[in-house]
Amino acid sequence: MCILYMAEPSSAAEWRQAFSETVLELEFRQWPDVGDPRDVEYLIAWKPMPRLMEQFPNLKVLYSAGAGVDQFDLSDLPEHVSLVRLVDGTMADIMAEYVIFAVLALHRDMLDYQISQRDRAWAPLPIIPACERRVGVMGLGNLGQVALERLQPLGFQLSAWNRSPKDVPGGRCFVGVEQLHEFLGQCDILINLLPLTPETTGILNANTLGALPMGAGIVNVGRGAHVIEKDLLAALDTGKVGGAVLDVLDQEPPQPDHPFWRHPRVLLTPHIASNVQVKGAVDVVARNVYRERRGLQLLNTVDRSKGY
Ligand code: NDP
Ligand code: OXD
Repeated sequence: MCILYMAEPSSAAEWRQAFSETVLELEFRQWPDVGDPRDVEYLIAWKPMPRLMEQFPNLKVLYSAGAGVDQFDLSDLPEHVSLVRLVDGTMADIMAEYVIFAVLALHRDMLDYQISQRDRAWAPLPIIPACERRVGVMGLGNLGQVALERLQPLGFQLSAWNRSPKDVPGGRCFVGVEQLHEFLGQCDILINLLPLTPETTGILNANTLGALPMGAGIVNVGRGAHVIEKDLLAALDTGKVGGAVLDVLDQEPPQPDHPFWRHPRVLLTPHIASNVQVKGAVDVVARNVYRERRGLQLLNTVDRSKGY
């Protein structure tokens, strides 16, 4: 029985160490030293690989080395193989830090002050108190819920948009496509924490951006393909969107001539809002080995019918 690690090679030693301390009965192997491929029952991978079952006929669980699973072709994965996300509380804490940073940067006009600084202009803007700023989160999953909880003590007016109704501290949860435009219409700052699925691809487009209040800020920490980039660019150029903090793009890294690199109203980071935490991830695997032996439902499994 072995677990094959096929994700970021520079982190492999850390994973090996964590496995040796935690799941003693699982032999850890690192791609490309597979040994006998029939031994591989568990696989940790980030990028998709073709003909998985031909390579590893005894595969039982594919662990995504991250929260997102949009990189996998789910139709290529037989039903008896579980797809599991390696998410933990620390990953959500780290994401919440980024969200707070991005919301405060937009709330306190940091994009304007960067421009002023470059121009050597000492140009104070009116201060808007947090209690007058409406902040909305799209996607109330593991990450979205913690982000909302951490935003609450800052005093913003909070709301969220989700497929199913969930509690929003001090605010409203808008539900389903029918309430999307109503939700957007009351977001001074919008945070995207949706998973990428056929339903959410391109969800931030000319039509939905047009539903935001004039000058709204956007934080995209979901996936680049949630945003139609040319529509966002147009909205930034007209001032409909006042500023965007983007951690994810359709193509990463973007081409050298991509307009977001130098756009004064865009703050770009290289997909670092959060990442998989090795200790927490190995703990998920250990708990799942325990659960599998007792015939219990595995933790963090992806619902194939929903795609997340
Ligand atoms: P979860 O699967 O835990 O949560 C997804 C949430 O989105 C659920 O609340 C779900 O609703 C909601 N949702 C899904 N589809 C729709 C829809 N069509 N309409 C409305 N709501 C919908 O995901 P996580 O919170 O763990 O992660 C979210 C995403 O964050 C990841 O998929 C990944 O793309 C991104 N990410 C980005 C990182 C970065 O560094 N930038 C790092 C980690 C993750 P319901 O509750 O009803 O099921
Ligand atoms: C993830 C990510 O999905 O880092 O884990 O984007």
